[in-house]
Amino acid sequence: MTFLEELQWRGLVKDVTDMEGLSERLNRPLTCYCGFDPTADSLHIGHLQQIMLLRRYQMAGHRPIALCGGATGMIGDPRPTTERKLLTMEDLQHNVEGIKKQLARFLDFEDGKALLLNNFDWLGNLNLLQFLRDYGKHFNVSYMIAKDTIQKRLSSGISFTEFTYTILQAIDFKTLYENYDCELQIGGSDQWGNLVSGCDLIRKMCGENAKVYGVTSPLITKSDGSKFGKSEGGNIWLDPNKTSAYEFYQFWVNVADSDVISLLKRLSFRTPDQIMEVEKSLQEEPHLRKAQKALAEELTELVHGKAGLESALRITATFFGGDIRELSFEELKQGIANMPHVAIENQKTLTEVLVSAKIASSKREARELITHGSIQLNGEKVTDTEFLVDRENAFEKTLCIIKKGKKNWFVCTFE
Ligand code: 485
Repeated sequence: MTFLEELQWRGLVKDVTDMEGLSERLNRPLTCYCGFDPTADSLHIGHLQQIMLLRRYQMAGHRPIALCGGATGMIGDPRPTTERKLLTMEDLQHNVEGIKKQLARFLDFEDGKALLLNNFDWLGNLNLLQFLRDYGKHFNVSYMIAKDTIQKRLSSGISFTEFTYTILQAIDFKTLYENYDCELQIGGSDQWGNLVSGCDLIRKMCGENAKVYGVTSPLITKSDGSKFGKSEGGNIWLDPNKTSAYEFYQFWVNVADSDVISLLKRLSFRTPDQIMEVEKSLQEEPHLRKAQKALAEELTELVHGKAGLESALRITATFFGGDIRELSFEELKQGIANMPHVAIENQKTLTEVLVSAKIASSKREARELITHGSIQLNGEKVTDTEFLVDRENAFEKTLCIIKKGKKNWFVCTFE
């Protein structure tokens, strides 16, 4: 399998501007890029596929450029739905720093083997008349309006600001082509129009001999049609302060059997043979969830490091049958983040707490649960219905964790 054939096998190729040309060109090392706009201060798992792709190109001997859209982020790539709100300069600055730091972790930048650039460095000083004369002339409005994303916005409205976005991204590609020999741009399938804009602009401004390519990959979708990459709490972020290593691990370990192999192909660095072996296990012994564990372990280690993965595994083991008292407070907090939280008064009896936290529907039910041994408080079974729940014996004097039965967890904080 050639590199490109492997990308196809992995489901990472949707459209290519010139398949034959690219497949020939990839026989020698090239420079490729993908852009990321600083819409938030962290990337999320929706970005992971392109990040991993840049890394695949690097592992195959090519030179990747991760481009942070310090300038394009000031404008906003039109969404199919509605106009974006402009971010303030402070927010943008903060976001650029956040995502640059993250991007730097996924590629090997030693000896210029990869580059991290910010398009504000060339777009920031572009003046209006120069923009209109040098670049605007190459863009035909009827042609721009025909593009998918713009079409979708015509009835609801689109500002001139967002309408021009594609020109900025095209200037990026041309700048990278001229200054860094970048011949390939990659992106998700929603980026197709922008990739083509760039290729066209380069052809028009740099001559027919300028050969550049664009490749999109399919956006990740779930087999049940729901949106990929969101948990109940929103996006799954790469920043450990927004999505803990444990929550990140849990997200992947819980993906459906029908999705897991395609995710492994796209996101993991396991070889095709290794993936086919995992697939066999999924068919023969699905209850072991080996495929999900393989995916979750690889990605958690990649994003959160070895320590992050170990901690996620320890928390997982503890909340699924171990003793929560063995966790550090930090780990405990990760484990309970998505459990129902209730505020209780200090020094209530356990019976009262169960009722006020709606763990039991009446005092009678609460007493029954307790005397039957179905209630654990802070990792210890309590059978005394009058047991006083006290700040003094709470974790860090701030929270109590109640388990009802085998797997119903509740967190109590004090009012
Ligand atoms: O020169 C460029 C400047 C900016 C961009 C690309 C090239 C960013 C691009 N317009 C964009 O909006 N990308 C999205 C983002 O930044 O969140 C997403 C895409 C997705 C995938 C991902 O970035 O929607 O398909 O490409 C990496």
